[in-house]
Amino acid sequence: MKLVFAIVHDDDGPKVMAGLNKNGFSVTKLCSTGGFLKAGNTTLLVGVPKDKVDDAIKIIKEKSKSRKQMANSSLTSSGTADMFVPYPVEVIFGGATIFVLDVERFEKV
Ligand code: 2BA
Repeated sequence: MKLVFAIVHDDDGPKVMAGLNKNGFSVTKLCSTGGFLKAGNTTLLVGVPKDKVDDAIKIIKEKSKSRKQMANSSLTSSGTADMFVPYPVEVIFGGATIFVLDVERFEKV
């Protein structure tokens, strides 16, 4: 058993969940916030048999898009706090950031 964590854009969350459910995967959705953009994103937890991990990742990949977003940089131009000058930077969000973890034990009681 493996636990797949997938961090996706909020706009892709419903499509990714629907795709996973349609293919027999159970999903838990967590509302999360990205540390860099400080904006909401969606974290999906999917418990899957080891031999189905690639199938789940394929669906996540198909249903999540990569997007350009603007973020306000919190870096300072001189390295000192009193010289802080926010400026917009473009970042590419996703498609999806995926972690696959071993599950030591899984039970439904
Ligand atoms: P955020 O932290 O809000 O990051 C959004 C996007 O900003 C990232 O997209 C990346 O393109 C850019 N970014 C993040 N940190 C940066 C930095 N220190 N300098 C420059 N650009 C930076 P993704 O890489 O696709 O990540 C999307 C979301 O997935 C992230 O949202 C975060 O919530 C999560 N994530 C990504 N990598 C992670 C990791 N190694 N550990 C935990 N969460 C991660």
